[in-house]
Amino acid sequence: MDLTGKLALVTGASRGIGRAIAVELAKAGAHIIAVARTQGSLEQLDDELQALTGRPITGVPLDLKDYDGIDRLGLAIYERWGTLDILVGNAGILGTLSPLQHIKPKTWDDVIATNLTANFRLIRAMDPLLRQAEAARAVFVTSSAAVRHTPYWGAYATSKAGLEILVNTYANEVADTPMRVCLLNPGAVRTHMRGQAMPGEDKDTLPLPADVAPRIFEFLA
Ligand code: NJP
Repeated sequence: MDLTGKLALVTGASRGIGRAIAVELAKAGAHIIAVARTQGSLEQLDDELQALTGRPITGVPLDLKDYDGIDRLGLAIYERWGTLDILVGNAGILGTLSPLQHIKPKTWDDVIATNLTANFRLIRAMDPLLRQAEAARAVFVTSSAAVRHTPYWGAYATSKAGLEILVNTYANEVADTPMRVCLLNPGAVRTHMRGQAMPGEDKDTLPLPADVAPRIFEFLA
């Protein structure tokens, strides 16, 4: 797929699945706006992609729980480019796996804020830019946890179930436009989050982020 001239914003691009998706989109020619909290990792991604493609990325160190920061990012994109072709809402956290009554309220709030509310705020801030694009695509990364109701996964699963309702509602709201909005369920992937969730698992049995990232192109056609 040739994405030359397209502008793509990827959240959670400092490592794992988001980073691998950013690499795929950059290799296809898109200019990447890479969002995460860890500035050093965004700088490393910039170095790697400059070496690979000859083009810099725009790294945005931002905590997505800073909702005003998301609004400021939308404004900055508007002022610089006036449009956005691809939005990948990938950033997420697991929180702690424990019975609901043992989840600390702060952990619950952080999981819902990062996995759900930040994506609502991204939609709210980026929608006017996406509508300026010829046929924008917004892809949000979900999880089977959203529908499994597995004991101890309550905060994460609730956030992903909410995300699925949010994203499917948005998809219906833009159905009469050229824009398309989708959910991507990556399955089990060898990342920091998966290591947190399944510490005893044999990592060698899992696909790498680079193995699953090309699936993003299925959603961009
Ligand atoms: O996780 P990980 P994955 N503000 O921990 C960023 C879903 N998923 O790649 O801020 C901004 O390696 C964080 O960056 P940093 C999963 O639910 C996965 O596995 O620098 N960014 C990092 O770049 C999630 O939605 C599996 O720490 C924030 C990234 O998010 C997506 O895949 C299975 C942030 C997390 O990288 C990527 O997860 C499944 C914040 N407040 C669904 N908080 C799987 N791996 O098996 C976090 O079904 N980030």
